[in-house]
Amino acid sequence: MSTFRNIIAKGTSFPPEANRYHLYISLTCPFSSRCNIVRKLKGLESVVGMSITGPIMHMDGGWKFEPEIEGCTPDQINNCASIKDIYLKVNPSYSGSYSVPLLFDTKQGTIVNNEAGEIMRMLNSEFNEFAVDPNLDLSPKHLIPEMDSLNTFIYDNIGYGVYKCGLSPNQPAYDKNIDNLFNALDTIEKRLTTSRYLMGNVFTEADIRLFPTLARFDAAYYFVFKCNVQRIQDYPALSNYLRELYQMPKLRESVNYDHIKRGYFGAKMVNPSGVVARGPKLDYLNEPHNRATIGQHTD
Ligand SMILES: N[C@@H](CCC(=O)N[C@@H](CS)C(=O)NCC(=O)O)C(=O)O
Repeated sequence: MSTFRNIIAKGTSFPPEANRYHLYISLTCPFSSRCNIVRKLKGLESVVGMSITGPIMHMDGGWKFEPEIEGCTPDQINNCASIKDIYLKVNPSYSGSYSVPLLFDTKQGTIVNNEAGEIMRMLNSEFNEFAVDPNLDLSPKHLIPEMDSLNTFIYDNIGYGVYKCGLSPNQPAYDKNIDNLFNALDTIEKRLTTSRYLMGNVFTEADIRLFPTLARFDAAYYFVFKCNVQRIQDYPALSNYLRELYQMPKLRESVNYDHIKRGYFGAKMVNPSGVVARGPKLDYLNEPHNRATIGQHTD
């Protein structure tokens, strides 16, 4: 459960301002990746700063800043050693989880929000006066009701569903979770057979939410979280869809397979040795896709 749920909006104590807010992410974490992608697509890199943790959520202390590792940064705002230290700096009696992503207000020295879906929407709509691409609307108002229910279905069964499989405490729980995950993937496979993107012929926030999970699936979840009924590569529509999204430059920039593999295989809770598997080959992500031929979704 995310505990900081403030909203950036004009006329509130968190008004949109350039160089005031800072995003903390991990390149392993799919929820972080969603915010990273919206920031890139809107062209907010010089408006909302960003710090990147090390790839592993350590058993002792969680996400740490490990700037010596390629792709990571120090904490550029609070100079903390870990994400946990930021939460405790803001509220010494904080007892929730020390999760990323995290949107920080440098003016008030507090956390604005730690819920990826809400951070995505704020980055999409509240910083347009500073954005390189202010006209890009990833969450068009008229699509929000349908998108919200699709997002919930995908989050419960796929985005968070893979974690439920990986962290299942016993066989019956795993059996239920793995059925839910692959039934949901079948549902989305069907949808994407006749629909270019999740919401029809328009690329939206719903695609940005699903993409990081699909991009991590064959490389990490399939092995580490026991999500091995089949690979994304084995689904004709999902694999083609993933290729199209992966070949969008800003989405591809958000994927760091070194961090992803180190992060999931390095999670001692599910892989005590921490040994990182060599494969799989993911060359297929660069092969041509056929998505331009897929018709408009007409639900
Ligand atoms: N509700 C959060 C969940 C984010 C989340 O689960 N982040 C994970 C990393 S992928 C995390 O940092 N977990 C820390 C913990 O469980 O202590 C969101 O959707 O933004």
